[in-house]
Formats: sequence, structure tokens, C-alpha cells
Amino acid sequence: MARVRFPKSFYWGTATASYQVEGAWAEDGKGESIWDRFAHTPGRIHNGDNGDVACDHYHRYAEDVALMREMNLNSYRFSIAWPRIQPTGKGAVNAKGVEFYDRLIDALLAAGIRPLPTLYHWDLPQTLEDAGGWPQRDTAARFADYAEIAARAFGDRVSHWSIFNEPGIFTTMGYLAGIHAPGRREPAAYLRATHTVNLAQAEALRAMRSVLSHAVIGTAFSMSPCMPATDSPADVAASERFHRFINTWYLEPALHGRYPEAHLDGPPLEAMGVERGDLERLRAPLDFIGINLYFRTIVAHAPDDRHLGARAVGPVGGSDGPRTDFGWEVWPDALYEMVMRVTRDYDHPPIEIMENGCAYDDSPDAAGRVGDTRRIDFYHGYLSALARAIEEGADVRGYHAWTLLDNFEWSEGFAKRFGLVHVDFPTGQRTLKDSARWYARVADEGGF
Ligand code: GCO
Repeated sequence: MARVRFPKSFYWGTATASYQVEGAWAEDGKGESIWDRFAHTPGRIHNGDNGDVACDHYHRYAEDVALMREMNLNSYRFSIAWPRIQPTGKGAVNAKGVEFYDRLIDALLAAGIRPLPTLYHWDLPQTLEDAGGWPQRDTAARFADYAEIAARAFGDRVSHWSIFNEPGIFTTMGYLAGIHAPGRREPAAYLRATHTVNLAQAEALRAMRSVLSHAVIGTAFSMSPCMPATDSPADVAASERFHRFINTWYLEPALHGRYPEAHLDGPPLEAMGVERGDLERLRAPLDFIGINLYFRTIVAHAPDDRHLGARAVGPVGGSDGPRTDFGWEVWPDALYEMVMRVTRDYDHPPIEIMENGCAYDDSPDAAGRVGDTRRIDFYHGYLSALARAIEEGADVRGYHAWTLLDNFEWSEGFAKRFGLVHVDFPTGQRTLKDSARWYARVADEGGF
């Protein structure tokens, strides 16, 4: 008998992203994306890796769907590569790109697995970046066009959608820190990008709704509960500002048509390029809130930071829990805290956990077995915390482990393995890790 129980109708899934798994980067008419360009630029990615082939999911998707079936999963969160659908980010549709996702969606449905596509997991068509990228307001309109194309193409079989993946991360890492594509370090452009993305989220939602009145549409937000470094009033206040900034910058505009009060001097609307009437335009009544969560964040007052007056301190996460091979602290309560905060602040919205997982570098032993007990412990802890939140009233509909396959981990290349399934990159061979077998039992029994 299971001890930790989940609702009967719960979605058990895994998540992936197009650039991280598909490969086939220049096949069947696909256009170049900012991640193709970035990864092909020497010095950008650990070990000079790139996603040209990655897990070759583009060709091996049927095998991957069979693996999910073997794992008793009933939801698959994947992303659609915009440059497969519109190679230059505007204009005519590339039929062959659409056909790939047709095949994938049909295979999932035949296996009894809900397809949950994300429209944008960071692979912007390079042509649009050449025209200014996300800091350029017009990109929002281009994105809404693409969202409508996707809704028309797949909406007869897809009921649940995610608009963006982690808008807070791709804007910060891509336009401010320059660690992700397109690799720009431009504070002014970054501020404008955050506003374009918020506009794009709302315009895409409206465009999709015009075609699919009953679709269930959300976004996968990167979230991390903020905890003050000390109980001093300054740290407590800083922690709250930081929370508003990292967790609600793309959520408050959608649900309430306003930017959160995160900055010391209020949101820098002018620098963000906010025009008259925009705040109303930002409203996008999402049907669910998607949460991607990996760790908690410890925050201290930072007098030298003139924007937020706050900064994250210490290693990734806190200093009390064990660490993954990425150096991130394992702190299961973070998931409980975040889900409960969203539940309180937004009046019990439907929630889907869109990503949660860990990197451990375990490989097959001589007998071909991958004994990744640390990953089982991780999921055991986070799922227990999630079950507690559900017991206390959170309306959580599904959980997606990040990730199905070891894959291309952005600037870390193939060095960080997050998969439930081990991939031998030279051959593409897949091996279920012990964690995959454990997760399969959890999905089958609805708990553990
Ligand atoms: C993100 C992305 C994933 C990552 C995962 C591990 O959170 O950065 O959504 O694509 O691979 O989070 O870092």
C-alpha cells in the first residue's frame, strides 16, 4: 500500500525541450535558431558541445514514446521549435516541421500519453534576433502569429498548452548575463525584453483562444521560494522584493495587468518601453500556473544594488542540504513552500509542476545497470513535499520530472545528466536508470 498518495486523475510525466533533445538542427527545412548560432560560436559552450544531434529525438521519438509508455507515464511536456514551423520567424509555414510534431503527437496519443507542448523553450529564429530579438517590440506580434499557427495545426489533438518556458531565465541569461543565447550583456535591452515577453505572452494567449476556445493554456515559470538570510527587517524586506521579481514578473502582468512592486523605485516602466494602454494589454487569464522548481533561494539586503536592493547569497540554494553534481542544494521543502505561496497569493489556481529534477553523473555499470539512488532520493523528497501541499489544499494537477533523457544542458553541454534515462551520446543508446523504474512504479500506483 502506498503511503504518499496523489489524486487519481494526476498527470505523471517528464519534460524535455526541442533544442536539448531533437538534433536534426538543419533538417527538413528548419531555420537556424539563436541556440544553433550560439552553440556554433567557439567558446560559448562547455567542451565545445552543441545540439546538432543531441539525443536525436527527431528520428528516435517513437522509441522515446515507447520508453514513456514503459514508465507508465500519461503526460509528456515537450517544446515546439519555432524555426521548424516558421524557419525565419515569419511568413509561410514549413509543412515538414509541422509533420514532425504531427507524428510525435499521434504517437503520444496512441500510447495514452497527453501531449503538453510548450511554444517557446528558448530557440528563437535567428532571423528575428538579427532584427533585434526580444528587446524589439515587434517580436511579440511575430510570436502571436506563430502561436496561432501552432494552435491551428495541433489544436484538434492538443488540449493543454504552455506558452513560454521560464521567461525570467531566458531574458536574464540571454540579454543580461550573456551566458545563454543570444549571449548579449545589455541591461537596457534586457529591460525591454522583459516587457516584450510579457506582451507576447498575452498576445499569444489571445491568438490561441481565437482559434481554440476550450484549450487549457498556461506558462512554465521558473520559481524558487525566497528566504531571508537573517531575520533582520532589511533581509526580510529584500527577500520579499526578490520573490516578486524572480517569481512573479511574468505572472502579475498576466493575472492582474500590472508589474509587481519589486524595485526600490517601482517598476522601471519607461526603460522597459511600456506604452500607453500596455498594462491592460498584458492581461492574460492563464488557465493554470506552471511551476519549474529546482532549489530555494537565500536572499540578503544589498545596499549596492540600486534596482532591487537585494541579492541571492551563497551557493545555489542554501547550505544545509546535500548537493547534486551541479552543486545545487537538495531542499524538498522548497517545492512545498512555493506551491503553497502560489496557492495563497492567487487564490487556489490550478497548478502543474512543469519541471523538477537533478543532475547526477551516474553511468551504466558492467552489467548495464544505472544505480542512481541519489536521484531516487531526490524525487522521493520533492514528491513527498508536493503531496503534503496537495493535502493542504493546493490544486496540483500534474508533475513532470526534468527530464526524460540525459540531454544538452545549455551552456554546460552534455556534462550535466538530468535524465531518468541514460543516453550514450556517441551511439544514442538509451538505458533506463533505476530512478526511471522507481518513477514508473510511482506513476503506476499513484504514490509510494
Ligand atoms: C531550465 C530549463 C531546462 C533545464 C533544466 C535544468 O530550467 O533551465 O527549463 O531546459 O535543462 O532546468 O537546468
